[in-house]
Amino acid sequence: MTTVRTAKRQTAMNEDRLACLNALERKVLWLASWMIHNANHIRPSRDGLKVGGHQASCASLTTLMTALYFDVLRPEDRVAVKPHASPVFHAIQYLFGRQTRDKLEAFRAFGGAQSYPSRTKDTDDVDISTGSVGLGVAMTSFVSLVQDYVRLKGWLGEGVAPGRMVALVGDGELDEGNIFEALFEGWKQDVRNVWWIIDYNRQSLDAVVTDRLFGRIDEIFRNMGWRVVTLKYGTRLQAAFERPGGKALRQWIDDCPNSLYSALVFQGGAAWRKHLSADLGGVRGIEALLDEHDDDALHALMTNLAGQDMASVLEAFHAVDDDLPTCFIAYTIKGFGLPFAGHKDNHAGLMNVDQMAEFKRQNGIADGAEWDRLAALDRPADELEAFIAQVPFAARERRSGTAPRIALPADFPAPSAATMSTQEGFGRILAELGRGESELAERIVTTSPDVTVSTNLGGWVNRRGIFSRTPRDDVFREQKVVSAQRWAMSPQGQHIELGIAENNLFLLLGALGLSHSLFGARLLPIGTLYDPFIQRGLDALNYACYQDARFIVVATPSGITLAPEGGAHQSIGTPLIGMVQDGLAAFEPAFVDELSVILAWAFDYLQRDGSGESDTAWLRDREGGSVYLRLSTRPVDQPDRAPSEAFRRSVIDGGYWLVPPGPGAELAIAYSGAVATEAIEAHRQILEDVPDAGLLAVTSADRLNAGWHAAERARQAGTRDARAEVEALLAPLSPNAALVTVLDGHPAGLGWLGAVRGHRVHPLGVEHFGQSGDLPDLYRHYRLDVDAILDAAAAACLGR
Ligand SMILES: Cc1ncc(C[n+]2csc(CCOP(=O)(O)OP(=O)(O)O)c2C)c(N)n1
Ligand SMILES: [Mg+2]
Repeated sequence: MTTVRTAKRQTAMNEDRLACLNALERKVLWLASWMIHNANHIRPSRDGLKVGGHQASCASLTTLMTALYFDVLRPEDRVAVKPHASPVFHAIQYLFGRQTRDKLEAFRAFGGAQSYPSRTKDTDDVDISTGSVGLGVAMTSFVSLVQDYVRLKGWLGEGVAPGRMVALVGDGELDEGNIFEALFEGWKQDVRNVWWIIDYNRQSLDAVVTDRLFGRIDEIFRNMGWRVVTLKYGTRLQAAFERPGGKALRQWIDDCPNSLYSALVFQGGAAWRKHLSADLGGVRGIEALLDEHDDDALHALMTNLAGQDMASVLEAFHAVDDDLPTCFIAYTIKGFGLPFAGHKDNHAGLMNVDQMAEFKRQNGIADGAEWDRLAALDRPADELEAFIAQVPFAARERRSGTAPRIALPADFPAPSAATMSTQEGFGRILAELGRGESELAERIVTTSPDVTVSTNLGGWVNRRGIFSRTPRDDVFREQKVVSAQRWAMSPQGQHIELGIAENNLFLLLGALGLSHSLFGARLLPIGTLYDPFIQRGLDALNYACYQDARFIVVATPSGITLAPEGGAHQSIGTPLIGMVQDGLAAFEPAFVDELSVILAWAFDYLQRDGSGESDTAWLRDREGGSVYLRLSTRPVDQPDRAPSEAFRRSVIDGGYWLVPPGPGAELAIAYSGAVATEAIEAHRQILEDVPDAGLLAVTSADRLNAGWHAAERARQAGTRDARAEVEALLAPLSPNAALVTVLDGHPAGLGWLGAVRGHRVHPLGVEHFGQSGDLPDLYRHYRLDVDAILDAAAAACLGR
């Protein structure tokens, strides 16, 4: 008796819950649609540009997102929202009271809610930014790996349960190869607690997706050890399948090509009736079914897909209670509930003013009540308010956090030798750090896409081990095969070894570099790769920086200086990438003492958050950021000097005079990186003719350049005495002086120095694809050798 009563009460409660969720779903769709409409049709336009927004893509995900945020998700879960469903996300945050009406009204306007969810630009607690399709999806897999990394080291915090990393994925997004790279790597790393929910509306931007695709996708996920849950038919359709004729009806829908189904969705009840009568008219039970449904009801029945059926969605999500990676293939209709549902051109389609008026009428929204949070729903506002107040996901006040800074040792390793490459210096610094038991050494985590040993991380890895969720033996070692590498794998390991996919490297660096914010556990990530392959992962690097992730990327070898490796491995444009990439401070040191200063500084720079002092007035030193080091395998004679505080400062600011010019000197040579050897020799020879010529070491063209722009902006804004480092550096030269710049990279990397004070520039660098060779041949061919510098200096003197 009691159990029956409890069961009844349970059902009533579930029905209430379902009713509340259905009401909220309706409101979310309204708000998302209205937000876009307001931006395009109501807010005055000042520039004649279309504002845009994706009403159809939003409608596609509304049920799934309502179910997740208002019922399924827990506070520790993290979500990457399909970029063009941003309005749905903002509407949900608005219902939670975590987004303001002002920001919704300013959707896609300056200072308003962002077009695509942004950790850095939105104020409503975005977990993972999205925008460039595919990257957010893959990011969830790497974030989950990082969660395990910090959890298994005991840094997740007392009693904090691991969260599920959830990606809301457009089916068109699955064409992005980076998703499959991540899937493969995730399998290797035994990633857990990932949910990818595919919004299977069978439409992308231009097209209806091919029918044959989904069998494949299903298989790929299963092959990678994922559970696949398909949500195809909603509760009403499933009930219809149980009736006489139901089996035939199901078969008919199963066989219906995607394009025909989409077209019928757009055309509505009468069109469904025509096709069903023609194809199934003779089947027992079908006529009765058609008779019982008027056109509207038939349309509602035939479009009742599980991804937009709240009860089906809840059932599917709640059925998963383990940590196995799970892919939900949720059948949906793009534009569901809107006038252009199913139309193949609906991706950027917007309801026109009349259609919106009708949609508003259907939703019972009164004039002036468009932004009301809970008006005009079929549940009372206070009941919904109480419902929202108990939502698990919203229990935590702020979801992104921070972590205490990691203290840095006063004595940072500074390896010395008569001759050394910056790459070797890097390896020795890390190996030295790895030897000790400092807090810094504990929090460093390294990673590399299969170039760990060849970028000199071997010493560090031997000391700190490789990370793996479960301990794995080093078989070679057990079998007593002699090797310099000790590659034991365990949860204590501090190196994450990736397969050769540079895109994955940057996604992982992005995830590791957000650990303080996502998990309250600070990590100091270092990733290594060959410099040219930065370009392979460039979008993911940009994406990591856009999210304000903090990491060091060490790129080596670089330029044509890797000589015998040949043209395919030689980087030309990376110094310019270092300059233009926001959030990334780029350095190209020539000597290992400079590198040591830069690395020590970088560990601090990574941890800055806008509080505290700035190193220099003109750079973003208070905010901090990530760091890119462009290194080389070329052995370079090391200067014999003891770094002073002033030296350290100038290395970080971006440059110093290796040989200061005389007052009013007419010539200077400026160089970056491994061509120091040629610059020094050419300068020595030039002194015979131009005794006061200067030799400028540029350790960071990026920071010199940024400082110059910032000081210029400050002067324009009225700070008349603003002066940049580079302006001070070049001040001793005569106004008529000439500069010869030398860089193993595109000459534009240093050529801009002439614009600082109006000096003439003769820039040397590499503009054409490289080829194999030794340094004398290559430097001669590409004009980076001593003769080339002397020729440029002679031309400079003649041109005076
Ligand atoms: C890397 C990248 N290329 C192109 C785009 C432009 N774009 C945005 S959405 C989209 C189509 C996405 O289709 P799908 O994932 O199926 O989304 P839905 O059908 O849910 O709108 C494209 C090509 C983008 N945002 N990112
Ligand atoms: Mg789609």
